[in-house]
Amino acid sequence: MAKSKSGPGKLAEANIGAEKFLRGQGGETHQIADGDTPVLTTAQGIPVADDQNSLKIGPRGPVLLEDFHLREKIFHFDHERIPERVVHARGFGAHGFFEMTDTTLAGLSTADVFQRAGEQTPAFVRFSTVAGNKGSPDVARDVRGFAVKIYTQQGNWDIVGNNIPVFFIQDAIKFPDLIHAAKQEPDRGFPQAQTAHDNFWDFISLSPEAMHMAMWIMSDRTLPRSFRFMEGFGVHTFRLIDAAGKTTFVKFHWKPKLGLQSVVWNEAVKLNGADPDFHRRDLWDAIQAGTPAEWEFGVQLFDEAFAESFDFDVLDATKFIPEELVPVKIVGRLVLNRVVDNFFAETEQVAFSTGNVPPGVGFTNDPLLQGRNFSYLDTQLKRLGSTNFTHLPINAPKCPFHTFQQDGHMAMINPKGRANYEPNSWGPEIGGPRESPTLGYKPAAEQITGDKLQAKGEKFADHYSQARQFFVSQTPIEQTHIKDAFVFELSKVETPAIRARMVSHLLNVDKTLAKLVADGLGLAELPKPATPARPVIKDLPPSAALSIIANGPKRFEGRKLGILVTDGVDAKLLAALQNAVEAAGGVYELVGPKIGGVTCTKGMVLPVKQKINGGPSVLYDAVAIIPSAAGAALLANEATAKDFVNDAFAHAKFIAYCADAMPLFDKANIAADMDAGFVELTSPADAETFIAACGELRFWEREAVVHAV
Ligand code: HDE
Repeated sequence: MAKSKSGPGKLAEANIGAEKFLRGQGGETHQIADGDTPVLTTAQGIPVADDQNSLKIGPRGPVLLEDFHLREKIFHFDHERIPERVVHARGFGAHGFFEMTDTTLAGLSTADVFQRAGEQTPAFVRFSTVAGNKGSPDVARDVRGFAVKIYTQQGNWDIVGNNIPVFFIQDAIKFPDLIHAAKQEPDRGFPQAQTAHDNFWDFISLSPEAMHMAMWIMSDRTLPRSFRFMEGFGVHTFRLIDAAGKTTFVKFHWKPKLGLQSVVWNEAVKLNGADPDFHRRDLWDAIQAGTPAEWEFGVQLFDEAFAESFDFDVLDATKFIPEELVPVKIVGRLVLNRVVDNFFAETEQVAFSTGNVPPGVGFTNDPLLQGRNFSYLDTQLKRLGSTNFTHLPINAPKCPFHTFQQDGHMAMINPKGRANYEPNSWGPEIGGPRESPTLGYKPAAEQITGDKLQAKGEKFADHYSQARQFFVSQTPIEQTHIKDAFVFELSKVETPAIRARMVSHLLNVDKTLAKLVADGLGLAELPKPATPARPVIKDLPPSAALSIIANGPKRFEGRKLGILVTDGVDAKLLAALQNAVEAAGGVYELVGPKIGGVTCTKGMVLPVKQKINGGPSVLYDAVAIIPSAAGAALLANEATAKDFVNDAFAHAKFIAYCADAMPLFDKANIAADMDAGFVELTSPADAETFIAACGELRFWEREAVVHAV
């Protein structure tokens, strides 16, 4: 075995040993090879002669317990799974770095990571859905986890956030109820990965504090096009602490470089069948193609005086602070540029905690945050099985660290020498580390007096004002999506009283919305509005930053074009499309009748990425349909080709076509001159016009045409 010097702070070397072990090489001295190929061994390093047949008495005889290789192999396999996360079970992670682009925070916080612009600090991010189990689809309507681990020189800093800046509940004591209600119902074990069921809406409709979040989850925010196109938020108010102990309140933001984008509901439903791994594949492909995913790191900074004057309590996680009131200052960036080597070792075993903060970053008394600080450590022990989960490479700090912790399951960092306590009198050589009042973590000093009681701050009782503000900040298209989502979800609720109870809350948010939802549900009469605990502030100004569509990037960068081709495809036209999409920073995939490829007009066989029944148009941001005349005649009799056109149309996508495609359009009942979302490619020069149009991402005007109820 490679010698790893143990002792506090020697994890880096221990990791190297572990890595070799994982690669099955067993260290330098014990490596056994047959020519260039390493020999398969047991976990104990015994070379294996036969990995196909277990040890028997005669070829047809009983299997012997003596077969230690069989016994070890099956034993290990039987124990491969660890408990999945109770929430955020389905996730996907990637490596990269965090970098300050600005030193604004250096004066406000002693955190080392804020002190220098341009320095790259390693980071790992895990995105997730919340309610779905580990094997559930990626594009479920759900909040996305956005958990960032930054391996700073002062230890690991975790910002364990979501893609929505507010949360359902105000106090951690309600979390188990919320999650029980959201996940599969306990008697039947379904539905999975969806909130469209009685228990969820029963709980929400009995929890007015959840109304603001209910608006966000019924919006397009819960249907991100991919992780690369969504924002992230630290949600809670945290503190920055300077050298004198002075604190500044802070909210953390991640803003995607490629802009925000979501898919539409019907598309999400189909995507989950066509590619349940749609989001993880997108991130994997983008990073592997050499196009890292990137976010700006922003902060909202404010003081006690602002907190006092704000209409809401900054300790209440069901509220956000509009950017118009406290601007988001961009001070850094986060880049994900390396996929994991091993999903289990990294993505599954990564352990985040809101409690992991470096000196210079502190907590507030947000009761949700305080509960979380307890919960995460507890959950790691359950999931990873040992207090030594920090010895796993993905969780270990990348800076020197020295503790007197010892033993426990799977201890891999075992101090040498006599000192395993302090104070001790063994002197600096063998006495080990010492506390440091100057370098060590100091919480923000805060004087607190009060009665011991179970209660909330007074402003926590405003449940509807910001829900309304969110709604009025949306474009009409997005407001319609919110209405449609409520109607869809509540239509899956079997108990009429729950549906009506939700409408009674919506009446406090926006009367028109409530009436439209009631109408969509076929509610015989409108219920009475729920009684608000505090008067609803109706004139909070709309916040432009809350709309996805209004903040679209107006470019096709990072997006994907699906090109439907057949034998005889016009080589020049295809090349023009490929060039135009690449020039815009996008990518494309060819979809064709057979995976073996198509022969173009130049006689070359072009490989296709998808056979038509495996490459529906939901996989693409825009489509180009450019078959030959004979190819279009063939596709006109193929149901999945008709779906390709129909879905692209129904999902308001930009559609390019050549004249030869007409028989397919006719069979799909689509008139190509129907609206300005269609672009005819009469010559290769039109390809650029089409890709420029695609910068709008969707031709939203079409939505009114495709939905009658
Ligand atoms: Fe979590 N949450 N949470 N949470 N959470 C977990 O920790 C918990 C909350 C969030 O990719 C668990 O390691 C409580 C808010 C993310 O590994 C668990 C409360 C926000 C992830 C847990 C909350 C989050 C988790 C499950 C109420 C957004 C995935 C497995 C007080 C700001 C991290 C685990 C990853 C995971 C507890 C509320 C975000 C059980 C008690 C609010 C992104 O410890």
